[in-house]
Amino acid sequence: MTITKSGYVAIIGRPNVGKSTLLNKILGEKISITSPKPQTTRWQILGIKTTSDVQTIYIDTPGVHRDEKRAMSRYMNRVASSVMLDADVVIFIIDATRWQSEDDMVLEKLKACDKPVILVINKIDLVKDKAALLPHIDKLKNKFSFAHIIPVSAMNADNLESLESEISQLLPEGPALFPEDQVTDKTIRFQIAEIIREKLIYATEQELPYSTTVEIEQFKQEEKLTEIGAVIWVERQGQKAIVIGKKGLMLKKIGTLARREIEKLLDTKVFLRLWVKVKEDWTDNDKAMRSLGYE
Ligand SMILES: Nc1nc2c(ncn2[C@@H]2O[C@H](COP(=O)(O)OP(=O)(O)O)[C@@H](O)[C@H]2O)c(=O)[nH]1
Ligand SMILES: [Mg+2]
Repeated sequence: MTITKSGYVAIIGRPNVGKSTLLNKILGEKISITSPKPQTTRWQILGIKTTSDVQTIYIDTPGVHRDEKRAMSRYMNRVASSVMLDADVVIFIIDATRWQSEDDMVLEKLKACDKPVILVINKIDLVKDKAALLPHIDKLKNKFSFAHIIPVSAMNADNLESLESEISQLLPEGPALFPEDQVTDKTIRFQIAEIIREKLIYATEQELPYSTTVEIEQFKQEEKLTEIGAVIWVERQGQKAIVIGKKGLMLKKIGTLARREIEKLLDTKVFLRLWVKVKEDWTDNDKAMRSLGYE
């Protein structure tokens, strides 16, 4: 069959509501890293799903943040806003268990964009009394004229087919925009850096994840073995000591977890070398951010 419909779907919401989880579940593979901590997704990431007659291009975005003091937060809010303007359909995700003032911030942005918006109420697996959702849904209906309101559990892939089918109804007619076997716009190097960053986020506590970024310096892929060298950038000497850990144990743990997942991605053995280096206050400095790839 040939593709008759295609278009872009922006996935928007405050941090931690499950945007990246939803993308991965719809695509059936891990395109975008996830974690219980905010600021996990820093970039705009495409996940492309091609069925027999529809090509849907999902755009995962960083969460919309209230705090615009730091260059990193401003950068992430800009990404979220510009993605909305380029999309054919917007998915606005909220957490079924709580509405926060940042959700209102997102809603304000949506009012300015004039696109069909599907409200996705996520994490319904955590709602014990499902009947309690109904008055909540009624209230949300008064806030905005949504094209649809769909409760899901992204984690359990619950009700995602109905979401996908409503999305495809709203897409414009058109040919495939990407090769039919392509699933993301990101390079392998990018995906590897993100896997390392995900393990780092899980392994370290509190503020540290926001102060780190990963840069791939060496990448040599051969049939059976891939050699990778990566730098973990932190903002201060003290953070460097934390990432390395006592006797290097923390860095070793991050390396082992990352290596296993990269081996699955590449289907080769992987030799992974990690360094930790300091670049002072890089998240608060537009120039330092650009030098690390945050354009
Ligand atoms: N219980 C539950 N947890 C979820 C669901 N979807 C996502 N999560 C969790 O919520 C956290 C944030 O998810 P993530 O996709 O990174 O959120 P994002 O910041 O919006 O991209 C992670 O710990 C996910 O495992 C869901 O449907 N149910
Ligand atoms: Mg995310």
